Amino acid sequence: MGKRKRMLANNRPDPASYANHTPFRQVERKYKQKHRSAAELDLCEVYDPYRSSTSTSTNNNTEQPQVSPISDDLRTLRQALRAALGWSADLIPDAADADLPQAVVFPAIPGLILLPAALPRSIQTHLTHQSIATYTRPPNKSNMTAHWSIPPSGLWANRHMPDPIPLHAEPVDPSITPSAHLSPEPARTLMDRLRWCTLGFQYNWTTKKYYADEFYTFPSDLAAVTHAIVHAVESLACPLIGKDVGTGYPAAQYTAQAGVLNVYGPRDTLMAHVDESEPNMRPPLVSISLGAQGVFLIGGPTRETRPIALRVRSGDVVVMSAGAREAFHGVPRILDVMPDWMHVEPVEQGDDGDRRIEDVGQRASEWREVIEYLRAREARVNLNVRQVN
Ligand SMILES: O=C(O)CCC(=O)C(=O)O
Repeated sequence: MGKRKRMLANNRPDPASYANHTPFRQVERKYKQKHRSAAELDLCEVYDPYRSSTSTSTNNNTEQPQVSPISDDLRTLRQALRAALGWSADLIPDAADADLPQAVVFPAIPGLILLPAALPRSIQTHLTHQSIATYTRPPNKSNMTAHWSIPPSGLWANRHMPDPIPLHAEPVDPSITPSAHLSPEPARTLMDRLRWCTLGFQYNWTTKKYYADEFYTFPSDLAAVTHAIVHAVESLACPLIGKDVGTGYPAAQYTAQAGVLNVYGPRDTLMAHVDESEPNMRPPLVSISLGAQGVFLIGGPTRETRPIALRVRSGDVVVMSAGAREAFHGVPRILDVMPDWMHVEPVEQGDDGDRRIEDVGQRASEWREVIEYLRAREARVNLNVRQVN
């Protein structure tokens, strides 16, 4: 260890000094520790559906996560996704019984539902491509739009162009002070700085309100996928808890109206917050993970509730409804673990029968390029979808 590093280590706060932090903050710090690699972190308290022995038949501790038996709506989720995207069974094959997505519910946090591996690879690839290449195009706003004059075709379409993207001549958002340190940059450089983008109703991060008069068409494919998920979790039986643990929110009344596309690099985090800008908090919030794994924390209505930690992987979906919809949550850590299939070139057919990217269509090479973008940055993409009204 070099001198500077040693100094940093010596100045590191003593964990005992975290004692006056809220329980949420203490857990956040435990996973945040940027000086430790993911492999050095103690993840034994992170709920991982692939490591847990939790099952409805064997676990009778009602405080522990419970796996709900596969409901008919979960069983038919793949058909619903096919119908939603207009794709054939070739692209979204029926899952073998063993691979069917399950629903994990958390009695300590009513309304929180984790659907591990809910989305097949073909949909993960499609949504990853859409997120990076399409959803980020103007007029949707991103962390770049206040400063750079992003071309209408978007950054991704211009990634091979050598000409720098100019800064705005005049400020476009009076609430944002133009930075003197920014300069025109090629689209490729700006792609590295992509952190967020808003879909549908655009969001003002300063006032924490949606712009009532700024709505751009919500992506129909993402809306359709989200709708199929909301339908799948409307009703879920959980014998041990002895009640329906579904959201109870009628999918027929659900419309995806706003979304945040989050892009996390390995060192990026999202601090504890509650999504409460939506005047109608009854519809569930749907959160889709793509790319690198992450640690997701969720607690209660204040930071005084100690959160639980979930390991979220590409293709997992977290649904937040009822109490969970009003709970503090955040992402203190991205884990440098990408899905195996994102490493394989060309992407190979999975055991679960998911198709290769090559089979999915003519845009195969562009899709591979997007996967490569994600893989090279060990990035995680999160699509966070809400109904606003
Ligand atoms: O990245 C995630 O899993 C959560 C994102 C989130 O909480 C948000 O965008 O409000």
